[in-house]
Amino acid sequence: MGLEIGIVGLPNSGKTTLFNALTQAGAEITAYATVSEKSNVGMAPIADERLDRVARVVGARKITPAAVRVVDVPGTGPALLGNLRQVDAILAVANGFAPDAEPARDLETIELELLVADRDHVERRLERVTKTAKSGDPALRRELEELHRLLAHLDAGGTLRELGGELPGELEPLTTKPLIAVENGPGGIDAKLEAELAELDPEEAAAFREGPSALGAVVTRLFDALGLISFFTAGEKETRSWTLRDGRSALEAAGTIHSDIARGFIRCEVIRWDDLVEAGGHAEAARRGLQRLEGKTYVVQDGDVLNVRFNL
Ligand SMILES: Nc1nc2c(ncn2[C@@H]2O[C@H](COP(=O)(O)OP(=O)(O)O)[C@@H](O)[C@H]2O)c(=O)[nH]1
Ligand SMILES: [Mg+2]
Repeated sequence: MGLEIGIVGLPNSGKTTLFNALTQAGAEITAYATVSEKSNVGMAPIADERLDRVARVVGARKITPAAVRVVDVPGTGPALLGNLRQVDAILAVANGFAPDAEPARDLETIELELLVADRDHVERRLERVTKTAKSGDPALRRELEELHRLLAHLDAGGTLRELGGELPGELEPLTTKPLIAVENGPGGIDAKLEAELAELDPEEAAAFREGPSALGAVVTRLFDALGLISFFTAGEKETRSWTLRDGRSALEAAGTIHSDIARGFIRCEVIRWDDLVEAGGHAEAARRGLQRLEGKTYVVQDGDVLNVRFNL
């Protein structure tokens, strides 16, 4: 499964605008909070200038950036926030552009909403387990005790994050996920501008900006929060970037590309992206001895270009 992030925020904070900026999906922006909208779901490509440079030296006909799935839920409340139980991280957007904006207070409200949603979730799970635990299953009885303890902890003002690893595995809390706070306005990103620029081609967009895209900084924070790195596959037919958790092996990287490639893994050619670019291509890089052969357990580094040899 690929990575998934959820966007949360109060009405009119710019969630859907940020969603559009990230995904270029062109979802409808409304100036009013509407209650019954459904979630927007899209893929956000992760811009990486290294990818373009690698693609250029290998003469790639197609460039495919890594992408994360983004879910934009149209409001707060336990039911809507419950749609985010599967996501890997939460982007919390706060309005920093309105004249009366108070982004810090809004972020506190969002955190509280997430906590309320988790309390609701624990309570529902407790109701369900209470019914089934009557059968006497010891595992369920233990979970029941655990859930009672959790609820008491929450009601005393505690957070689930404090309990960390002690939480029952069946529970999928929101408040233990990495949370990346994004202020939408002069003090942070300008989601509206970024959404407009997302419709232009990248060179035109870059010419409009004074510096790099503000979305890049959001992605960097996401990578840091989740402990992610990027690696590349550089073919003439297609050159791609991929995301991987830091510390993972070449075998796991191969599995990210395709389960068959992991299954048939023999060896892996590894070269640093900048060595490849400097050498001007695979042949020259190999001639200079910059390419190594690694096995399944090699720990993939950020910026590695991998060529997995496999046999099915
Ligand atoms: N000035 C300004 N307006 C914004 C910005 N981001 C969003 N808006 C506007 O705020 C309104 C609500 O935005 P929307 O993305 O629909 O917010 P949502 O309810 O959180 O999904 C729209 O009219 C947007 O055009 C921004 O960064 N600056
Ligand atoms: Mg919206």
